[in-house]
Amino acid sequence: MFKKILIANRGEIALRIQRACRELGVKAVMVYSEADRDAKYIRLADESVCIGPAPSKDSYLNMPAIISAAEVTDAEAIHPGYGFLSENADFAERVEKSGFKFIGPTPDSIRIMGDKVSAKQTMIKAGVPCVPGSEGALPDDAATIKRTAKQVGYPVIIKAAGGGGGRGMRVVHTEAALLHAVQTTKAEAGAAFGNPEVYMEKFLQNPRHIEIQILADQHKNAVWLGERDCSMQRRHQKVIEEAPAPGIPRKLIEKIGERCVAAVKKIGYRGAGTFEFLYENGEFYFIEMNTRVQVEHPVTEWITGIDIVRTQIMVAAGEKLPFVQRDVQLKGHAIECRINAEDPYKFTPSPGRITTWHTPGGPGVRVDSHIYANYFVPPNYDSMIGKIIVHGDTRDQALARMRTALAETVVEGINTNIPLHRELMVDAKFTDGGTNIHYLEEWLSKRDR
Ligand code: MV4
Repeated sequence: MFKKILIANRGEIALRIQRACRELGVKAVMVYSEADRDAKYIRLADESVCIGPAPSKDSYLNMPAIISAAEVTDAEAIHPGYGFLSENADFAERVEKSGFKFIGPTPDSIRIMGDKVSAKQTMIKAGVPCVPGSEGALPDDAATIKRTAKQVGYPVIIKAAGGGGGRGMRVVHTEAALLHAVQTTKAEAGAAFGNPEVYMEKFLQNPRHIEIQILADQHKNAVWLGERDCSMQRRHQKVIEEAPAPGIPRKLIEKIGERCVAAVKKIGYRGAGTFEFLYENGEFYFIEMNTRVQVEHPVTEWITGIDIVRTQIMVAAGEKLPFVQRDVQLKGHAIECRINAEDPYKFTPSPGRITTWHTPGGPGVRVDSHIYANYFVPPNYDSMIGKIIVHGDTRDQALARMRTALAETVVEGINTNIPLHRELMVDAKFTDGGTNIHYLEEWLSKRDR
């Protein structure tokens, strides 16, 4: 095992990784920007290094500063968390070329999954079901583009190879609008991602967003840890996640999970990863793979009893997975509410000083947050300030526990989205289970009127 790890992130995930290090007896070096200087998790760290001013590009995205911090502190490995440099293949490569272990997949794996065309081709070859569409990137030839769309059937969606997470996409309903949409998406993709390649898919109108968590070591072992339903989202920002996904036949999910494990083994993937699927009319369609630990990993940790962050560190150190697939037994139901510093219905960010921070507790309640009373939420970063996660034997018990947890929570000094969560936890369609990716935006637009 490593003696010392550098944590190249901030906020709740930096604290989450620090806790995993403590448990493993690994020293943690925290890096921080000037805006995060006073954070308690910095004071709690074995060592900490300032890597630059508040703007992310000068600090948490500053590769030389982070690598220098690892050099001066003699860290052996770097954990990138999520966001920032976590899915940057060039960063992973520079980390390894500088003699450190990158706690994540190889630069090659990150690169393949970062290019959504090569990710999809890889998954097709590995037997993972994908959305019907173009074979690879669209050519320039107008007749071929039109023929492909006709075969796929309208509506279609044009997606940038360099996009992902909702960036660089355009829905097309008619042949009349097709070529212009392809040209515009290409131009935007070239400017935004430095790669003008686009591909085409059948546009699914009312899917759910279901994802499969996997873990793999460097000795050809891999497991899947069940699924998460992340359909409750607004503008590609997830708001609530839960596991298992309500109402989907276990046999169907097991088939998909096994396909994901086979794919991971085939491509020699290592570390934690997430396969994102759209689920519609009883079918799963792969869309993207995330090569990092995700915000919502706690719901999976709770239904499986497996510590994903700890396992990421163990496999990066070369250890074997300490469990096999039959050890992975799903138990009960977990729900996560993301707590954001924002107006609960207008979603404008609400940075500033938190005067009261009273967190919930009791059986089946977990709070992952770096916040405390008198903490100043800086305006420079993502508005998420923590997560409330609950577990119950059943979904109904988890819902009841979340209602109680949200009722107990008091945050003063800034606005948060807790009132939104309180409403959603008693919303009949949500409590029934199985709402799709459009539900929250439709619910919000009705609530306005
Ligand atoms: C789609 C789709 C419908 N059909 N692809 C958006 C984020 C990116 N990961 C993929 N996205 C979508 N791809 C096809 N063929 C609808 C979306 C989509 C979406 C997906 C997951 C979660 C939220 C979403 C919100 C809007 C659109």
